[in-house]
Amino acid sequence: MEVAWIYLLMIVAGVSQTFAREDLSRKVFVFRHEPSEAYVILRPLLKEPLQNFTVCLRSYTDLTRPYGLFSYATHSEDNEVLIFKPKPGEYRVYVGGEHLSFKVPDNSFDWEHVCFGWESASGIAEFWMNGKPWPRKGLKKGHVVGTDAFVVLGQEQDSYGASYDSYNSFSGEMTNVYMWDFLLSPHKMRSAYQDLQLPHGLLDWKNLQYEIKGDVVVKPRLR
Ligand SMILES: *[C@@H]1O[C@H](CO)[C@@H](O)[C@H](O)[C@H]1NC(C)=O
Ligand SMILES: [Ca+2]
Repeated sequence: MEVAWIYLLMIVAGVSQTFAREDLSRKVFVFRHEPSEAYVILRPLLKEPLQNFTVCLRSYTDLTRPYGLFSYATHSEDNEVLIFKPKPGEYRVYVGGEHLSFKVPDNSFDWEHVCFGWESASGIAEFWMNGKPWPRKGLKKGHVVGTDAFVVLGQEQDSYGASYDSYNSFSGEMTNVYMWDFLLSPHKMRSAYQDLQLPHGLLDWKNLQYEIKGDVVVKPRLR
């Protein structure tokens, strides 16, 4: 009897500390409000500061105002890693507080799959959209990305885990969110776009630890 009680307490304690961990294959997060206060917290499995990384995600919206998709803040830099869309036709990607812009077609109204990869040694930044690489650019050569990360989807942090501006919030659907501690090969960048088998990462849509804050709903993908 006593042993059973201890077990039960351990389970309850364990559950209350752990985020949901789920295979979200063929599912999406629907951010329902516009503008929105909602966001989804992710917990990357970080061990060492990142010399290299790739973040991929797919989103679908009819917003034309600025919005944050993926926001990775540390205590010292709120824009440590950020994927931001200031307007149709442009993505802005950040490392260590600096950013690059990539111009994209603004006449397509469809799901957009983007991957942002960066390598400290060269400072090279890769931006891929819908399985195609954009001309490479560079920033923050020699920087390392801190591990004290607070990662959210659907908002842009202006301080660690806080200071969200709902007029930079995302409304719409998001899926296939991944992060790796290396630069994906071109082959794997295309696999990410095609939603094929991918290497295990720091964040893995098929085994995602997440916590929803506010009005975000998990639903099956429509197509
Ligand atoms: C980061 O990438 C560079 C260049 O490809 C490589 O030499 C280095 O070992 C990588 N660092 C880590 C920690 O994987
Ligand atoms: Ca910010």
